[in-house]
Amino acid sequence: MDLQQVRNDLKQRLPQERYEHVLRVTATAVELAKEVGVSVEKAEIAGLFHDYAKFMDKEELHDLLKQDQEYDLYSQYHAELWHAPVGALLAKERYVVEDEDVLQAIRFHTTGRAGMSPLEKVIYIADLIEPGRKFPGIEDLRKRINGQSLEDQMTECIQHTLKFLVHQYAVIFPYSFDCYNEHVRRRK
Ligand code: DGI
Ligand code: FE
Ligand code: FE
Ligand code: FE
Repeated sequence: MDLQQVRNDLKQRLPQERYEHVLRVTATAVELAKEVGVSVEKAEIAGLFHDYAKFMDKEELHDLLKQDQEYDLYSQYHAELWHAPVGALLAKERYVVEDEDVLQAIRFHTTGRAGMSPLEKVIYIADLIEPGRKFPGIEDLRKRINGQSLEDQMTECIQHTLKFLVHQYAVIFPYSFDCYNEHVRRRK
């Protein structure tokens, strides 16, 4: 795959700020992948595509989502979640990304799920902690995950996301709870 072509496409599709987020997520994911022994090549592709569908309008996203096996589930939850499965769909259709692990990493970067692969966790964590993220508590989160195993970093990150969502009374996608429960069960 011509990654420069993917970057040019992203630059056209996304506002500058979001495009820069994508580059920082990709760089963060590549670093983390090296640390934990995940394929750097896959981390780079998944990082670049993770928000590919982020700025499509809701009608277009909804139309594409209809092709998804889990349309019935996703359509009951916030439209903000749809860019993840649709991003995976477009990476496959337009760029012939066929690696299932890469596609799942794009698909579950927003919600997480139970049974995430190491690559999926790398992308989830990188998306949350990339150096441009400014939300309250981010410094504390970065400190807590520093030097931890990939599993423990993921536990901290999914806990952070759920706390944040519950705090604003958001309706939560069930896979996020599954992810949280799985990580908390294995926590020592
Ligand atoms: O696309 P990004 O902004 O880089 O980050 P993201 O894809 O991880 O999250 C996008 C948004 O989705 C973010 O504002 C948090 C929100 N979100 C994540 N999980 C859930 C959720 N919103 C609801 N309502 N329910 C969820 O389970
Ligand atoms: Fe996203
Ligand atoms: Fe995220
Ligand atoms: Fe993102």
